[in-house]
Amino acid sequence: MALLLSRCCAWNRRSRLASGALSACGLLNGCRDREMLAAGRPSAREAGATGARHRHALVKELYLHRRIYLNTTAYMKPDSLWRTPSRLMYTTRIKCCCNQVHSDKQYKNPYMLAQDDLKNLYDEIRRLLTVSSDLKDICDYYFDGKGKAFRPMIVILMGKACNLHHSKNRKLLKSQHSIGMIVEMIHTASLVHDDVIDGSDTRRGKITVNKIWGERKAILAGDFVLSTASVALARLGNNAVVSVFTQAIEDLVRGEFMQLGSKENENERFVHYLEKTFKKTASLIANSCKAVSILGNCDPDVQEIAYQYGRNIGIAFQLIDDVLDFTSCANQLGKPTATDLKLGLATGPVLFACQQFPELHALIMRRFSVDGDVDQAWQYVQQSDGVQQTCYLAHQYCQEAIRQISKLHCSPERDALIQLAEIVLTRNK
Ligand code: GRG
Repeated sequence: MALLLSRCCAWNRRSRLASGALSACGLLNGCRDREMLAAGRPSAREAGATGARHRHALVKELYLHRRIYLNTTAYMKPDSLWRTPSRLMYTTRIKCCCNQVHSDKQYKNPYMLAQDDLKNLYDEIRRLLTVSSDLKDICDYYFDGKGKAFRPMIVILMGKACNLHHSKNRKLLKSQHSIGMIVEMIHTASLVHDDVIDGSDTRRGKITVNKIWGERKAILAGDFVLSTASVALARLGNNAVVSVFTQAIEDLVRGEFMQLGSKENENERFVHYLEKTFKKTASLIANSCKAVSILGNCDPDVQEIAYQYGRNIGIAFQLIDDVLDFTSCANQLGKPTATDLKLGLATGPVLFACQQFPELHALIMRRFSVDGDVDQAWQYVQQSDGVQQTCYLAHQYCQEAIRQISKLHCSPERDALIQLAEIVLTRNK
């Protein structure tokens, strides 16, 4: 844990500058989404123009970021990194609007706070997915209650925090509870499909559906779970919520598609990586946070806070996921698996390492496909501070998530969402 903490708290001057550049170009605060929200969903032409402007700004800022990075990193060793005071430390000690003091750790523990609402989640999902045949076995196999339920937990806490902000009554609505199930079903459907795309053997410590039942049944089971989630969504009878989720599903697919491509230009590559990260992981979290705020009848500015919290925590979650691929010992040899490199993917640690070791460029472009590429890339990452840089970036996104959620009235759930930002940074699986 101490190692993880130091890993996650490590940051330095050049990182600060680097992320300042990212922030300035809107990646941390999602300014493009705000522009789009203000204007409603843009036409394809408008979206193209906004996208092009946004992209131009990103390239410019990332060029600046790279210059600052290269000018200041050359002789700094990772052990000279400046460390944060501790973690993201946050405590609400005042009596809040619900007339309770909730500064103790247990009260802020996100999993404990959400546990009553989460305890029947998987049973309820299995009931929704009631069918006969292999499909039932596959669904039961995946919804075995062993997932972290990270997304439903955020949704439940966000729903209560928004309700309390809006009406001083935090009680979760039935429709908001349904969003917890819907988000878990969409997430699981995407994992089943992802395992087919990657040809994965294991997931959550179990053999994958594609390895047991074959790829065709796995794809169909994913489709079935997705369509059941869509039926549950339609039953809520709220068009705004339906539209929010269709955006999330589109983003999931586009994000996965983006992952299949590479960019020649280094700056473009980083922008591409962060856009992919948002679409593949953060959009579903952001949009489900927004959905519960809509169902709680919150004003658009509160909906935007919920969305931005989900967006920032979601990007941080994925950045740490990418770090864990280099640091977490998942296999029997006790060595990190470098699964992403083996799949040809250049994630944060590699992209940052490439700024110190330009030799990585050729390996990235050929997606680590030549014998020895994976080992060599691994070595470069170890010699670089790519892991620390990625952790620092995740730290920045978490801070932005905290800044956003702190705009809501204080409540145990709001504090738990703040605490969650720390958990995201320090998680080791
Ligand atoms: C079928 C909706 C649908 C989409 C298909 C394949 C695809 C498009 C999208 C894949 C997106 C994907 C696999 C994202 C992975 C995000 C991620 C970091 C998952 C790991 O999440 P955890 O750690 O997993 O919360 P558990 O197992 O705990 O749920």
